Amino acid sequence: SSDLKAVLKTVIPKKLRLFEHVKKDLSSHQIDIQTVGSVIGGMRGNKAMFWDASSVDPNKGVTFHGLSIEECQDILPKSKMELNDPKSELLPESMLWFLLTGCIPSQEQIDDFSKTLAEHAQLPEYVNKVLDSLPKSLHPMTQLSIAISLLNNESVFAKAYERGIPKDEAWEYVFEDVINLISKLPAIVGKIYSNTYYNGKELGVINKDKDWSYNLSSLIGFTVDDSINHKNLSRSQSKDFVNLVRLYCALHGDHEGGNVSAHATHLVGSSLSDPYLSYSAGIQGLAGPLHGLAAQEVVRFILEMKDTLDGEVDNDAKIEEYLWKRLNSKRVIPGYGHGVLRKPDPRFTAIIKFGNNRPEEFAKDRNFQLVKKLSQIAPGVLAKHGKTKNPFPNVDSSSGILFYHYGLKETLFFTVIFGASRSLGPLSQLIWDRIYGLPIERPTSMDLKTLASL
Ligand code: NMX
Ligand code: MLT
Repeated sequence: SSDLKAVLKTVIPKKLRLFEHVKKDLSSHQIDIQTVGSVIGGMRGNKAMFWDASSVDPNKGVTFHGLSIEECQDILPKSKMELNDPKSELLPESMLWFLLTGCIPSQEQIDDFSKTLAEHAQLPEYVNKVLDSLPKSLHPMTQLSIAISLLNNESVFAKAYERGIPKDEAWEYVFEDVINLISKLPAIVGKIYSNTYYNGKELGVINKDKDWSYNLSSLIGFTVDDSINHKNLSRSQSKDFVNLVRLYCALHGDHEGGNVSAHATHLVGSSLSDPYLSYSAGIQGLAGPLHGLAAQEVVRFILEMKDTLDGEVDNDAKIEEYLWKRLNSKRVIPGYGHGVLRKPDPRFTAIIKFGNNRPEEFAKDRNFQLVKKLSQIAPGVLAKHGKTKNPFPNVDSSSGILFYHYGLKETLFFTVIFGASRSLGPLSQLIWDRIYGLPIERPTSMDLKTLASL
């Protein structure tokens, strides 16, 4: 991480100059017209947040510092062990580096960075103990937020603040906390999985020569060489699984600032809560079914629908009927719709492509076929239903069912992997929030009487 920090230090002066110009010369420039609809409608469409690393275009979807998903897949470094494998995916640590600095890291920088992350992966004993003491019935997302909150005990930023530090040094401590937190996520994820579903049995180990996603996969039992109790996948399936985790985590890393998990992290961080407490708040937001929990809801929905269709996953009429029944009972179709997007989510498309590129695995997978079929049928039904502004699939529509294929079948666990990945963007932004010295976030609220009298 010392190299990452050095690179970050080289980009700070230019950014700070630009920020100072914006603050000094453009602060009174009007961007949006504020409407009552936005005040009572979840601030939808309001350009009200500052976020640098990624943006979301309603029609084109996410770009990371202006680069599309495909461009990132082409340019960002992969695992050093799989350089010549065309199916190897970009690493989340490459995405983190890029999100934070705006610079494309070299292979050597990423090899070192993966090692640094693995070297800091071990959890303090008290975190393990608390996780061991939680009831197995506690939702894995609650366990995740508890573990991340607990790490506040390690915060060098909180300790430095207590001691008293100049404002412009705060980011350096936040940086350290952020890298420490991200390093430990694979171990937290592994511990939660093993405690909840395997009676605390050790499933894998951290290998210091392997990347962050490989270690996460190992700790939940999906690597052939490093998992202690692995899932009997073939070597090629295990490789696929690790690459799915890499792709999934890199793509879920950031989705501009307005989504609930990013926004919550930023909001809590603005009070100078340390990165652990701030990201734990983000995780609590991600645990809602309209946000990250949709990842679990989709898999449950697909499995239930397949059961109800009694194998007839090619029967369009039956699928339509199933969707109408759900809509008429006033329930949402999980994995469809979006607060910003108005076209199919390119992250959905990238994950479907991952499956399509592996016909030996997915051509006969009925669940995967149903997900694809649904993406052709549901938009028409939702458009006819006439409520949602976006009838197309979002990212959660596809991802879980691919994990399921490789044997990760514990549906309540899917959002935990989303939670590990979402750390990349919001925590990068948190470092920049402190570099810029952004103030506490404090909008003004309005009561009904005032609104009604406008
Ligand atoms: N199925 C049924 N109705 C829907 C859906 C859907 N998939 N999406 C939106 N609507 C309804 C929505 O409930 C609202 O109804 P009402 O007027 O009765 O309150 C109406 O359409 C208008 O909503 P929109 O303005 O289109 O959507 P909004 O920006 O408020 O919400 C979501 C966005 C993503 C919360 C919404 O589309 C949804 O609930 N989708 C299903 C859950 C889901 O897939 N969430 C995952 C999002 C991605 N992620 O990872 O966070
Ligand atoms: C996300 O990735 O956070 C979701 O697509 C939701 C959003 O952007 O609002």
